[in-house]
Amino acid sequence: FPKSSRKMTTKILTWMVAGLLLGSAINTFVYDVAWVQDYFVHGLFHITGEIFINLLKMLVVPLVTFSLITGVYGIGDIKKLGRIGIKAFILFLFTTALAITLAILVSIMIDPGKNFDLTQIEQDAFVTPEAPPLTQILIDIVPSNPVAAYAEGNMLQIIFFTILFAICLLMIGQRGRALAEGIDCLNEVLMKLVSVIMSIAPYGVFALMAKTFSIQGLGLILPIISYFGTAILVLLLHTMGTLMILLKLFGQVSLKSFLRKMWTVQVFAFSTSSSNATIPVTLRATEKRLGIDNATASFIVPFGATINMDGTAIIQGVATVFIANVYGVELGLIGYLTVIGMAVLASIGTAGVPGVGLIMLAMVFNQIGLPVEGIALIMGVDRLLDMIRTAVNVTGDAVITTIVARSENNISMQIFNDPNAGAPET
Ligand code: DAS
Repeated sequence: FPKSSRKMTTKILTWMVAGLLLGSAINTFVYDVAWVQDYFVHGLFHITGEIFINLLKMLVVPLVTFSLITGVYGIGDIKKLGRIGIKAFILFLFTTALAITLAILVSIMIDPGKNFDLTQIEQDAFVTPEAPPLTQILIDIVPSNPVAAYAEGNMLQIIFFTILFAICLLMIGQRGRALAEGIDCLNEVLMKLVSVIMSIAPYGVFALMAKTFSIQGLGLILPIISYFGTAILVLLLHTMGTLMILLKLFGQVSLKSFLRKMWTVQVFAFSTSSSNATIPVTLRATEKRLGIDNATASFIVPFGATINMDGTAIIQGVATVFIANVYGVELGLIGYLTVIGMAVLASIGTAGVPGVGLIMLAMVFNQIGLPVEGIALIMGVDRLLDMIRTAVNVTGDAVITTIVARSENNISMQIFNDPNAGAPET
C-alpha cells in the first residue's frame, strides 16, 4: 500500500474510534451535565464538525465544474469521440445507472437505519421540503441564468450548462486551447484543495462522531454497521455480478483471466483510494496483460477514471436510503429517480481522488432535500468504503475498455488468454 494512503486511513480510523468512544462515554455518564453539553457536544464538537462539512460543501461547485470541463475536453477531439467514445460513454452511463439502481433496490429491501429513532432534536430540526413533480425537475435542469445556478449551487443546472460549455469548448478547437489549459490548471488546484481538506478529515470525523454519539449513544453503532454491510454487499454484487455478466455477454472473454490480471489494479486502487492515481496501473494492465491496443486503452481508461464511478454511485444510493430512513423521510419513486439521475451526473462530475464521493454525497442530499448533516452519521466509515468503491470504479473502467476493444477488434486474445503476458517482474 502506498505509505501516505495507509497512514491517512489509519489516522482517520483512529480518530473515528476515539470520537465514537468519547461520544458514547459522554452519552452514558455525563450527558446531563450542562457545561458538557454547552462547551463540548453543542460547542467544540458541533462547531468543528459543521466547519468540516462546510469545507466539503465548499468544494462541490468548483470541483464538479472544473473536473467536468477537464474530463470532457480530455476527449481531445469531438471527431475522436466518434464510435469508440460514444460506445464507452453510453456504457459508462448504463453501468453507473445499473449500479445505483441495484444499490437502491437492495437498500430498500434491507432498509438500513429503519426504525432507528434519531433523537427528537435532530429529527425536528429537519423539515422535508416538498419534492417538485418530475416534469418540473426536467424543465429545471436547463438554467435560465447559469450565473445564478452557480451562485445557488443548483447542481443539475450547473452540470447541464458545464457539459454543454465543455463540448462547445472542444468544438472551437485550437481557439479554446488556452482557456482549456487554464481550466485544467484550476482543476489541479481543486485536486490539491481536496487533498488539503482531506488532510484534516481525521479531526472533522472525530468531532462529528463525538457529537453524534454523545447525542445518539452506542445504539447508533448497529445502524452504521447495517449501512456499511449493505454498501459492501452491493459493491460485491455489482462487481462480481453485473460487471462480470456484461463482460461475459458483450466481451465474450474469460472472466477468470480478466480477474486474475486485474486484481493488482484493484489492490492499487483500494490502497490509494484514487482512480486518477491508478490510471497508469490500469493502462499498463489493460495494454500489457489484457492485450488491448494503446489507442483504445489510452482513450477510454482516463475517460472512465473521470466520468465512470459505479462504486461511488452505489455508496450514494445506499447512503441516501440510510439517511432517509434515519431521518424518517419518505423519498418515494420521484425521490429515488432523482437520486439515480443525480448519482449518474455526480459520478460524471467527480474526479478520481480520495474523498470526492463524500463531497458529491452533499450534492445529492442537497438536491433531494435530505439534511447534509446526515453525512456525519456515515463519515466515520467512509474512508474504508472509499478504498473499496475506488477498486470497483477502476474495475468498471477496465470492463468497459475490454468490451469496447472487443467490439472494435482492438484486442489481442492471444495476449488476453496468456496467463504470463505482461506479468509484473517478480
Ligand atoms: N476515491 C474516488 C475515486 O478515486 C471515489 C470516491 O471518492 O467515491 O474513484
